[in-house]
Amino acid sequence: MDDLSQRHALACHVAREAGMLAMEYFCRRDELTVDAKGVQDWVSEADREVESLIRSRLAETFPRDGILGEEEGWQPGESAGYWVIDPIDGTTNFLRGLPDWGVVLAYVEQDQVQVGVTYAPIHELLYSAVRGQGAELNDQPLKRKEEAVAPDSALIYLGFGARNDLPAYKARLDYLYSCNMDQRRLGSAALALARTADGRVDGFFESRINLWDVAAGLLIVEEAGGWHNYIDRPLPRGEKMGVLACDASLETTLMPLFEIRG
Ligand code: LIP
Repeated sequence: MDDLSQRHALACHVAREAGMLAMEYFCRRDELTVDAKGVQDWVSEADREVESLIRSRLAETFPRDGILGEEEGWQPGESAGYWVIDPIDGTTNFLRGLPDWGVVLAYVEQDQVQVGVTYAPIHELLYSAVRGQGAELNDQPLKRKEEAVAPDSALIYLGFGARNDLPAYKARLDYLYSCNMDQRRLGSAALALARTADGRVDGFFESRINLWDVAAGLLIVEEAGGWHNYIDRPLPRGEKMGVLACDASLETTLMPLFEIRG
């Protein structure tokens, strides 16, 4: 088994194990101690314990790899690559007992995601991708349909996490509806990207988001035949990102979302 295939297999196994731990916390979420990292930005022992489990499992097999996690931050390594972890993406949904949250991990080398895994335990869906080897959903090949998407039949996830971006968010809503598109706000970038990959929606945009929210999903979209704005650009590690991922036929219609400032 080559190195990336080994990392892919491990990441899928770890995502499932971490998902089971997250589910234990989900089932007793009323007992959790919830802290605020910012406005409507929550964290509990569930996030911390799930990330700790993922870190320990990765270190057992790849002790020289660096790790970047939402809760514990950056741990440098000596190997050529590093892992990116969002232990529970969609934390607000998780804490409210809503189903749209997931365990997310990715392996990055040469500033590109090489392996990405998003596991949604409530939905029992495990999305994964290896660069150049395609995307999978529950171990079956995953590919977006070839047909172009007409803007007036498109459904887009529009994310909003940066509270200071409200005027721009409202203006982006106006733009989407001026194109006769429909939109939803999911609260989990990872699941929004996974559903862009599987074709249930046609795109995702969020103006300021962290690498751990999107790294896995960008590769899954790309390997499923979708497009995203980092497809030929190096991924940043320490700064907020503006992300657009969509059916390739919608790139031109959706790129103006970056120019809207509100
Ligand atoms: C969430 C992102 C979502 C964003 C939320 C939040 P978390 O990540 O997935 O797209 O709009 O504000 O940042 O914090 O649940 O891991």
